[in-house]
Amino acid sequence: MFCFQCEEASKGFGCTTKGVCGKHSTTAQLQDLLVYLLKGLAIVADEAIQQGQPDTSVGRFIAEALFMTITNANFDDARLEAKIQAIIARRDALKTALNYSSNLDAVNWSGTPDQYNAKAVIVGVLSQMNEDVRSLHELLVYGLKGMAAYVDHAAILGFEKTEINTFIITGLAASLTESDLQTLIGWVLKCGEFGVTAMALLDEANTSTYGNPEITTVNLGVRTNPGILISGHDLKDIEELLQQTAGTGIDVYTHSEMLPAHYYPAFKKYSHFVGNYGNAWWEQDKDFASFNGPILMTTNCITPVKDAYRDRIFTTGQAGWPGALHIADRPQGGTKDFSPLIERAKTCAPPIELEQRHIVGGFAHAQVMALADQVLDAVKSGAIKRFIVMGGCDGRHKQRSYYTDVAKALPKEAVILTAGCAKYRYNKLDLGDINGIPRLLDAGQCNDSYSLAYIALKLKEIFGVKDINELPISYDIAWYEQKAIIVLLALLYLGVKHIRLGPTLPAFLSPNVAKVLIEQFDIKPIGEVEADVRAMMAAA
Ligand code: FS2
Ligand code: SF4
Repeated sequence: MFCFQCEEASKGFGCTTKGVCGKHSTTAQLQDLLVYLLKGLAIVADEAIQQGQPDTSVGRFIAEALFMTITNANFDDARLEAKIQAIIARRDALKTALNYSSNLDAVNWSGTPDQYNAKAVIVGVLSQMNEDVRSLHELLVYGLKGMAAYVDHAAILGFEKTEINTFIITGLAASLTESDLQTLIGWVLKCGEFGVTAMALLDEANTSTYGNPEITTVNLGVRTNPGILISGHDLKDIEELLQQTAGTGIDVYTHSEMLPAHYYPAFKKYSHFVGNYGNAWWEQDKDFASFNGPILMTTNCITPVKDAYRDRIFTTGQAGWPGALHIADRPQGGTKDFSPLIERAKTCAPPIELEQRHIVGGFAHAQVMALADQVLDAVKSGAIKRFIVMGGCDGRHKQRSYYTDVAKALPKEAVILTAGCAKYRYNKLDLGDINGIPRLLDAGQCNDSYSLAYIALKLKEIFGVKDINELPISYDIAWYEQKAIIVLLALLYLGVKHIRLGPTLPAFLSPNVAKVLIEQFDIKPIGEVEADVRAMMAAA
């Protein structure tokens, strides 16, 4: 195997025997083959578009399959094999319908599951020998994976845009057939542009379905009923779980990236929706053990399942773990059936309390805009000197304490804007407020990063500046997986420069590709805390 798609790539180079994430080489290779064959399907789907006979459902099919290969989403070889078979069947049916032929192996290869691993070794990431072409291919594919996750979440709520699906198809095809470096850089930047569109679509889907997130105090303690813990990012799943658990005597708690579900008006009516339990994804083994009840993983991030909760963990959607009971997709017009979790919960002890306190969040764009006058006055008076965008992901590595230290070291005139699980590095610090405006404004999940871009664009209007980089905003982004890549590309498309990216720069950036990003956008690695804080406060 060779995988370097996330921030924890072994030795900053790549995982070669087993993933730091726990992914076995067979799983990594199945994912490689899946992506390779998906590129073949994208080429046929692109041909259908060229012939004026687009397959209207293939874009969503591709997005779902890409989502399965995001870091920590799906470790279940049987599901990956089934998806590979489905891709081959779909590709061949489309070829027949179009009467299309090609010499490309990805458009023609077919095999049985016992041949998948051998084939994957030949077509994996390292099959591209030119390191700059490989770097840009992978940067494009990882951006598309992140976009695919957003597209899938929006589609689940009934929101799709043909132009985004078409971009995923054509971009994926280009990642197989294009090798000109300048053209590939163009594809990568275009990916950022469509990333903004996809993030806006998901924002529209979430807010029109569940209302605009609003200032909310979230309980971190527990009650005495048995509970179900729901993690990941899928809001439709939590909606149906809350409906199905109402009146059963079972409480529902969020974990990690599901915390922001508490901010939506639609979920506040459920008195059994108790609070958030535990911390970021990488601490789930401790949190899940002490929770005592069943756990539902709706998306990434899953870590290797421990015996302490092996018989209590369930997956759904694109998430998968071998041996975990998988809750099937909802039938057309119907709902998922969460009764296996509810029945399991009835046999479980209540959660062990980890802490007794509250945190405040819900500062997505509508809530921040409702405070715009207050924010503007604070900026004019000098009470707020700078906004620091610290969104992104959390992770295991010790050097991520940098983000806690930055939050602590920022002067009291700085406000942190965050989204994603990166917040767990500082969301339990007492950072206080500025004239009633909390110094930590949590917009929501990594899926809600659109809010951070939206707020910046609105401030640009309000302050009347021509260039987004003239705003009193610095970016100190923590990345881990591929959704952070599409957010990064979206920010670059919006013209944001001088982003600090940490805790390490991506292993998949070749020296030449990294040089382009540094020269064009002044992307920089994080440095020493005090120096970075000084530089950011001085707009550097
Ligand atoms: Fe956090 Fe993990 Fe949200 Fe990322 S829960 S790092 O994949 O999706 O942010
Ligand atoms: Fe390694 Fe990350 Fe790939 Fe897992 S996803 S195998 S940790 S690079």
